[in-house]
Amino acid sequence: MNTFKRHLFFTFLLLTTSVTGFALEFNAPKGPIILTLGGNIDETNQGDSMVFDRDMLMALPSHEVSTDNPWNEGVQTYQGFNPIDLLAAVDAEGDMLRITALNQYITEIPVSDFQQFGAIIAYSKNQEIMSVRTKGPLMVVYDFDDYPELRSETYYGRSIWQIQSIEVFNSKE
Ligand SMILES: Nc1nc2c(c(=O)[nH]1)N[C@H]1C(S)=C(S)[C@@H](COP(=O)(O)O)O[C@H]1N2
Ligand SMILES: [Mo]
Repeated sequence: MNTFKRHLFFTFLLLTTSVTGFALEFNAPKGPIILTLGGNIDETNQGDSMVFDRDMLMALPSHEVSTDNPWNEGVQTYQGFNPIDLLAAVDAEGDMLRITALNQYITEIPVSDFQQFGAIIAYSKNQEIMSVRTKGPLMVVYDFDDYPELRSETYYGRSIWQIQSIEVFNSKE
């Protein structure tokens, strides 16, 4: 996404109510849809959901996590976005994410994990786009090196790969 489009995208995020017509057109994904976000969200572009191609996700602020984990030999550097930014972009309301993978594996993650531990949803590993074959297109990545206390079945179970969809919900409802 070039700088101009990136600017338009964030303008859209900030001014959704005043520029809806323009925003819907701009916000249509141009490439293959790799993520469907649903549940308690206000901004939608396909039915009750917001669908994203890779460029739309890469337009979010990017973050890196370098860590060893049970699925690799040695430290790997992952690039991705923090779901907190994604939730803000769609006016989401909720403290939990229910994430479903291509193989229908489902895990529920408190949004606070992404604040507290800086966990990300990665789209690249070592600067290379993650294909389905390499656990892409999207994977939840915790920094197990910075937070060794996360090396437990709970957080391994939340380390979902081949993410297909995310549903935002409120644990208190
Ligand atoms: N897409 C997907 N992600 C997943 C799983 C899965 O079945 N599918 N299993 C989870 C669980 S329960 C654990 S403990 C870890 C480790 O899985 P592994 O031991 O098969 O590598 O991956 C998690 N992420
Ligand atoms: Mo597990």
